[in-house]
Amino acid sequence: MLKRGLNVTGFIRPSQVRCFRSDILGTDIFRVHHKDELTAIRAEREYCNGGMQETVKVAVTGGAGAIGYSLLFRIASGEMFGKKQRVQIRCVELPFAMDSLRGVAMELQDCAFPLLDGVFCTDDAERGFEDIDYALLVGSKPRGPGMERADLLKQNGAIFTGIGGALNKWARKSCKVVVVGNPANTNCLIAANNAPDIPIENFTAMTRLDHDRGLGQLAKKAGVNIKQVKDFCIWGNHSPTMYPDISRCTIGGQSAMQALSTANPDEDMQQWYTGEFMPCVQQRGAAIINARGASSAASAGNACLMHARDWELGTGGAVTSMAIPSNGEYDVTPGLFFSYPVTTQEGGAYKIVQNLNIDDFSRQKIKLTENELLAERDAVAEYLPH
Ligand code: NAX
Repeated sequence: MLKRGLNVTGFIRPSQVRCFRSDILGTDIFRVHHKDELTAIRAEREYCNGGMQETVKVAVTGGAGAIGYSLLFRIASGEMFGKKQRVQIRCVELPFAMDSLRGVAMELQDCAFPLLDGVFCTDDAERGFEDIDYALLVGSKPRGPGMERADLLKQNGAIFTGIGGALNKWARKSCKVVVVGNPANTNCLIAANNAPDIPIENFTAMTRLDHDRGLGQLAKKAGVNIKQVKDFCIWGNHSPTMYPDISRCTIGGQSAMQALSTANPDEDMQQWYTGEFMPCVQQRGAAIINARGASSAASAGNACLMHARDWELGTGGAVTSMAIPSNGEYDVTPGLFFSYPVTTQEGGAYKIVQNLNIDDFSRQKIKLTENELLAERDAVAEYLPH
């Protein structure tokens, strides 16, 4: 019988990669079993545990980075999956960042989170993804000075090809994936394409930060609480071509445009929408870097948390935005990872909001961002085997 804390001999795979686990009481055993063996072990453990809820295993790439530093503590505190769900964190980093990651793991330990079932850190994606339920893919190659966008796409293409392959081999087939690292939609396309055994619907890219930025701006301009703003959404790519759409949005039960005009009687709200609001949401990341001299890591970490939380626990009918694989909905090319208005249900189902009336302005904006994603897809064609 396998007990927590015991090591099972015979399964250890020799490796030169650097890995360590935290010393938190209850830390899961350091396991390097093969996937088939894990299935049997899990079945045995579930039987022995008498049906007790299993620990959710969450892999986070780029855990030593700025977003990772804001995200990991909130996962460990129970904010992602609820206060009754134990979690184990598996951090995957580049070799040079392992010392820094060790410091983060020490801090996680020092928080004594009761729901945290261990922290495992590694610079080997295969080990990091072993048997995981969730992959939050935050780490990616940043755009360096003078680097062309095409080079950025290609360098990340190689990285996310490897990540997709490792997920396919080691993660659970039911694993859910959230890509945060930019260019997020196309990185997600590449990872999904290289993980044919995991359903494509389990891959998503994050546009939740853009969504929440839009909500924040609308609530501020209308002078209302954020809860009053409903049915706002982001279409398309997480890039300046994204389309923040208020055409069906309501604020306090009125159409957004009406509510905004009432709150700002001396301003042309259509002009504000296209001339200020849209560019503000599209370029908010750059504005924050200019203001604080560092990227918007806390709000991005929060958005990642909320994306996964809503996916798992449901939005209760509320509309949110997620980049998901298109099946041609709203005339978007099938196969692209495209941000849509979605609702989610507890347990991990999401649904694109159907039968929306798309006006000419929206159609034009949706096409623009779709064209950018098509160009990105073509630029990384060599990384799309399936
Ligand atoms: P940081 O540079 O602070 O951290 C990135 C971390 O990822 C580093 O520690 C690095 O060592 C690690 N890393 C890089 N490649 C890796 C790989 N192949 N495997 C494992 N780890 C790897 O960046 P941070 O501010 O945390 O941002 C992370 C990513 O999020 C960036 O790509 C950024 O552009 C993207 N963002 C995406 C957003 C979205 O809405 N989708 C918004 C926020 C953010 O801009």
